[in-house]
Amino acid sequence: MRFFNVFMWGLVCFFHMSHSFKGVMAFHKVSKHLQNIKATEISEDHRTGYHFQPKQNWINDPNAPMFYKGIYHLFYQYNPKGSVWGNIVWAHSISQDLVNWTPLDPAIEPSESFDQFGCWSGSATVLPDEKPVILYTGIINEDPKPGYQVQNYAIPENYSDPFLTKWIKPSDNPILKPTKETVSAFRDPSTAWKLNGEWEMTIGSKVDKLGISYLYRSPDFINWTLVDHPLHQKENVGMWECPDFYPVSTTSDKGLDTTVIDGDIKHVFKVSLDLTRFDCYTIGKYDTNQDKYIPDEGMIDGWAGLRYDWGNFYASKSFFDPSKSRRIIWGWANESCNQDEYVRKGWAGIQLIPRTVWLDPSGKQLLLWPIAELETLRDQNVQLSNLVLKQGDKVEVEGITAAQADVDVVFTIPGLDKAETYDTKWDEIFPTETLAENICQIMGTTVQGGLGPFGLLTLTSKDFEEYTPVFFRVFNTPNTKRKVLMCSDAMPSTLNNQEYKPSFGGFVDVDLADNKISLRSLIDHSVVESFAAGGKTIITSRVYPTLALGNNAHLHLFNNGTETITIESLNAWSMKKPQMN
Ligand code: DQQ
Repeated sequence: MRFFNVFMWGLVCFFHMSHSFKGVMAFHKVSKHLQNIKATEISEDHRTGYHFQPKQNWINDPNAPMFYKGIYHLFYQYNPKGSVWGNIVWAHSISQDLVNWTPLDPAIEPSESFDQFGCWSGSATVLPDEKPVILYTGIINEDPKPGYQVQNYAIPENYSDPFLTKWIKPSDNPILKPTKETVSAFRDPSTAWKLNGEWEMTIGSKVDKLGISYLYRSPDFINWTLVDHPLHQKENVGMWECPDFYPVSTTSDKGLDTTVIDGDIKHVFKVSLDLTRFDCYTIGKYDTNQDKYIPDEGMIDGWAGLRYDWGNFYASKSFFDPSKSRRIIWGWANESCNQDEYVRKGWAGIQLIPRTVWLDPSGKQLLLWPIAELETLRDQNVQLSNLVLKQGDKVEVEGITAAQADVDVVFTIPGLDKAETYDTKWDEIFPTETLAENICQIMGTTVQGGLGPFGLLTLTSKDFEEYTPVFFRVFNTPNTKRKVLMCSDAMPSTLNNQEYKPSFGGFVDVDLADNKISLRSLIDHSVVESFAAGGKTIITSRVYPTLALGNNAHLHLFNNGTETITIESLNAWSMKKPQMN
């Protein structure tokens, strides 16, 4: 391993941080001059093949996903007039399999005094007798920034319509108004649950830097009162957007409805951290006596804690799918380029592949895995087994459409004693929040270790001018516990230096006792979603190759560590294009 002195670490850290925050888009950033420019031509270069996208324009948060009378519904934040954020309505698409989607007219649009400046995020709850209701945030004034926020409800016009085509906004809206302190930080009502015969739900907020998840209670879903304490709160984390609160089973990988509040369960509390644009969660207990959420001991509440995804993934929303007894998470990935580029392309934003979520048997983290239905898109298949990768080897995976693929690999590593030593200086130099990505950034794929870097080179151009590597490094630490680092690095992904090219990283909590580690990557033109060790650590990168486009993209396996790695098995598929809006 190369020697880096403290000065250099400091420099790298500085560059990294400044680079990293470039990607933290100021949201609710109003660009009046751009928000009504509708593109006449849509740039296809980086549009995805099998991810959720409308035909054009801006999208952000997934809203109120639900399963109703055999149909999956996805609503999402959408600008019908342009490809930057603004003019926000609830667009609506339906599906029978979460893979093929048909667009309907927007379900909720600004029209009344209680939402005339925007219909922001919210959630669905299915009330008894199969009666869905949506709670959403209405913007009633654009001042103070980012808007004066109230909560509204909407109900289907016709409950017997499985497509839920039309939604009514009753005239007793708004049903909740902010306090003086929270007028512009009072949004994103959650799915409700029941406690002692009453409905409860939570709303994201902040006071100064205190993140707050306010708790509301209602006997009838219309008249809500603020409970005298929040469901949860945390200092120094900033605004909590899109709070999500749900039970997970401790005995099974099946999902649970939010109304389950006791038994062999734990609760998950997820928030989208506005300051850093990451979705972080803790696992804990819903104390029904105190009516409070209490994270388990050892859980880190905030940016340094657990994340659904260590890359570009935000404003997620989960729902319980009763047809398959599973809980599914939808998350949004924004673009990494600038707003002028969105306008030129005529579109911005995708929804990531829905992920089934359940509790890891350790009880210490969640596991997230692409929904099984995605596999119906698998087409041409290539398989490899017992392939040896020596130091410096690169092997092309040929025979599939490398720009639109699903790849599943199991790597076998030799004795762990050859792993490089973890440099404990890193713990002092880098903040815990960015430690993994900082190490990924300074080591990249070229700094040689013992076990690693090894993994995939996705979206590779013919002569490797561009590639998006997804890879592992294994470290021995002084206390003999291994550290396994996973990286997804957009830095070499494009020759276009205007793009934001973050190197993302996360640690994978595995002991490698069986000397194996798996990696699945969903590659789709401008997005690479990668799942390590069966969904323990996930990283999504958005990338914009200039050469590795369409049929000119390639896929390779590589090993730049001194120790030989074996590909125990590789399965790669070309992915078909579903019906997409
Ligand atoms: N996006 C919505 C808000 C939410 C934010 C507005 C999260 O309701 O807090 O489009 O990305």
